[in-house]
Amino acid sequence: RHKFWETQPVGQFKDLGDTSLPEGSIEPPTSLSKVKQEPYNLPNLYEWITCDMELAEMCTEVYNLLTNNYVEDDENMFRFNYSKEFLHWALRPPGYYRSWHIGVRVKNSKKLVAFITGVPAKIRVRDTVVTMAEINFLCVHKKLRSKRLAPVMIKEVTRRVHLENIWHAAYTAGVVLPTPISTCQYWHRSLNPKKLMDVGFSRIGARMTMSRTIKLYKLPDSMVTPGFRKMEPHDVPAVTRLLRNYLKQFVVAPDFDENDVEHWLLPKENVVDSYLVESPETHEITDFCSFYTLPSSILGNQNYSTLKAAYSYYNVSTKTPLLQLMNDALIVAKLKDFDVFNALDVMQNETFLKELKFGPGDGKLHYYLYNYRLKHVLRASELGLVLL
Ligand code: NHW
Ligand code: EN5
Repeated sequence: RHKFWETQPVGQFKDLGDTSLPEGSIEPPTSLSKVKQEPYNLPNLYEWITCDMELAEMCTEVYNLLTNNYVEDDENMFRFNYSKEFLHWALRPPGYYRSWHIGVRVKNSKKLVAFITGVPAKIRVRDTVVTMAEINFLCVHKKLRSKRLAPVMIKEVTRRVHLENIWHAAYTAGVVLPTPISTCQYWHRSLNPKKLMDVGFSRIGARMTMSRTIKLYKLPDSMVTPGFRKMEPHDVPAVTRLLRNYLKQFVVAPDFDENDVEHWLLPKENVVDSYLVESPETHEITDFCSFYTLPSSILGNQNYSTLKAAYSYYNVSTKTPLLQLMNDALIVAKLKDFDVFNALDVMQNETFLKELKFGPGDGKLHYYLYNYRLKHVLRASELGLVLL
């Protein structure tokens, strides 16, 4: 059934439920000298390139490939449209490797036709912090699909990760592969219900009119929590402490240090937004919320070309109820003109989704680890990790 994935050190379907298998690495690391030194062979017309995302031209080529060929929903109505600024951010965290930004070009025309990336991350699984690659942006041009190019891309990124003495990876996908460590549900909170209906993102509910729907999703004009403000550079140490302490409770979560928090959570215009609650009395940082900006192209609509979506990222509540904190996040997103606020049912998100009028989407997201087995499938609420 899975001619490629059956050959890889990942949990296999036949082993699900076999609790005699131990947790941890599936295969041991080999010595670096045993890692294949040359790139994998591509079909003759194609060549590997390492993408320098600092070069504006390269960033544009990658952006164009993804804009036209990356992930769509099951009815091909929307396609993710990561911005150039977003890609630049997502691919250059602390300690990133340029060699993990991999493209495939047509030799003759130099046209970019495939892409895959990794970035390094420390991820804790139960009590063990493991250095991993987070793999993302796997994309093969629509005209080159089903030619078994993806397995070559995956083997090549694996080889380049191994060359850095890293032997594990984390990734998410909308498709089922061998085998998910957890499966999450996407939830959506309408901010601009009229547009969402017009573009086919949502449908009018039973016994609802447009005006009742608009009223249902109305939000206050400003945030309600005293001391709620945008995160600033001087907040990095306090936010790191707050987040590290919060993420302890999850089975799988990133092990963020201050450099990671600075990179991943300091606000970046049109890329990532972070807010916190500073106690007006003690000036303590007690709560935190964040979301990233990922628009989707609307395919074949006369009136609109992009859907502006915010995706819930990391949120921590210690004093402000999570429900109130996330309601403030919705208000911010509405003020910033987002059309929809999306969230997965990870971490403690289930405690606010229904009450804040999120509805379940038609998409699921499966989480995977490469070369790391767990005895049991995790509940989404046991995941403390959000990938972009
Ligand atoms: S998920 C988003 C993936 N991208 C898209 O969906 C974009 C639109 N689709 C495409 O571009 C986030 C193509 O359909 C792709 C497949 C390229 C997806 N992950 O070339 P063939 C990520 O980026 C398997 C993994 O003929 P294709 C995460 C499939 O099961 N495997 O297909 C990426 C089959 O193998 P099987 C996937 O449609 C994580 C084989 O590919 C997959 O022309 C990558 C067929 O290949 C997916 N999303 O191209 C893994 N989709 O065994 C990282 C299909 O079943 C692993 N396949 O026969 C870790 C590596 C690092 C390790 C370090 C130690
Ligand atoms: C790697 N980082 O299917 C990610 N999105 O629900 C790659 N549906 O937007 C993997 N089909 O339900 C990504 N509207 C996998 C996800 C791929 C994209 C995807 C889904 C997630 C989505 C929307 C639009 C559906 C259009 C038709 C959806 C309903 C919203 C409604 C709002 C009001 C309350 C009820 C729900």
